[in-house]
Amino acid sequence: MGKPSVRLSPYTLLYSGKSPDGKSHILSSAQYLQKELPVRLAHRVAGFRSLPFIVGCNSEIAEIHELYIRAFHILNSVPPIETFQQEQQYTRMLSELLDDFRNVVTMLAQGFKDARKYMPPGSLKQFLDSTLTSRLGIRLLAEHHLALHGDKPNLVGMICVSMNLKHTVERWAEFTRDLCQSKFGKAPQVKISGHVSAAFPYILQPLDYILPELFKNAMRATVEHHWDLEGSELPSVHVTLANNDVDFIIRISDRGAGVSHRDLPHIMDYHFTTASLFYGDDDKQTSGMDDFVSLANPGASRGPMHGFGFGLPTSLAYAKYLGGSLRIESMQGIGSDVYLRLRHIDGTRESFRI
Ligand code: ADP
Ligand code: K
Ligand code: MG
Repeated sequence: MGKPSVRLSPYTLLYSGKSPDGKSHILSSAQYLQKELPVRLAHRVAGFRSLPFIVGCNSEIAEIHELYIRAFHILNSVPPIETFQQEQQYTRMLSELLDDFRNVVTMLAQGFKDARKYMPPGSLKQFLDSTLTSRLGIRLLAEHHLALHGDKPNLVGMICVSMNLKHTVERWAEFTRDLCQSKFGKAPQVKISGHVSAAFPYILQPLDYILPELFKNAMRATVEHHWDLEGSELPSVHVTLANNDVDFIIRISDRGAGVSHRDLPHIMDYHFTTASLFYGDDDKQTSGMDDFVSLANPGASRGPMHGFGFGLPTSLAYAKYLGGSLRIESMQGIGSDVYLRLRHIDGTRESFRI
């Protein structure tokens, strides 16, 4: 349980993502995972064990705990991988495990919705931050390994060799506009300016989570604050891109009235949301289960416009894990500016480790 985890820089992943014979790197990658994944899973199991007893009894939380124990035992009992046939079996197993863990974010959100009252707020945050970022790291490593088997032109494993920042932002802006349109019947335009031709190596997965969450917040605020306006009259969401040799910054500005002084200290808290009746004490939970069920998948980018109040804290935890930051400036009465700053993987300063 006490073994330290070996975190790799994306640069290392990129340069160990190919080999002259076209396959020995796949074997080394599997051998690294075989050592590393059980260590990371064991750390998580220890985390679940150290939860207060009553919290661990919650059915969702117990179920996730079981998933981690099971995954640990499966991966820890694989004999040393020496042949490509063993590697193939291992890879199949990995992709099944990834599937088993698909709903963990939703389950955590639901489980702790009830159980959070038994934990000091600081330790809840610490537990969720480390569980979510550890999960991100494990998924990135596992998906990288699976992707090494593929042969897509712009990818080495899961690392995009030349990610066009504007295209990535545009894709999620369009996705969220569609979602907003179907939820509210209207959606603001998104305008992108700044370093619109920036392209550099990066990993899409974290952006695929963070960007839709930030756009959902900006669009929801815009539509709710301008309820009386037609779709075409809604103030646009403005995105400004900045790229330099250390990091890149995405600023998302909306005219959705900002975050009130009262709410501002809480928006980065897990489960804090102004969107439903489900935050906080039990006595506020007066609405029926149907709403609860329809809120579905909070962590998933394909979910509804808002969820269990996980969007900002999860995005913040991911941004920090990736050597970056997430800040909100609220101009109360006008709108918000959200600054997402992320470290380059091939920049002039040391990047993050996965
Ligand atoms: P959720 O969207 O599920 O409510 P988040 O963590 O994404 O959870 O956001 C928490 C709360 O922060 C929102 O409910 C909303 O009150 C506030 N918020 C976030 N982004 C904005 C924004 N751009 N404008 C106004 N309020 C915002
Ligand atoms: K929140
Ligand atoms: Mg949100």
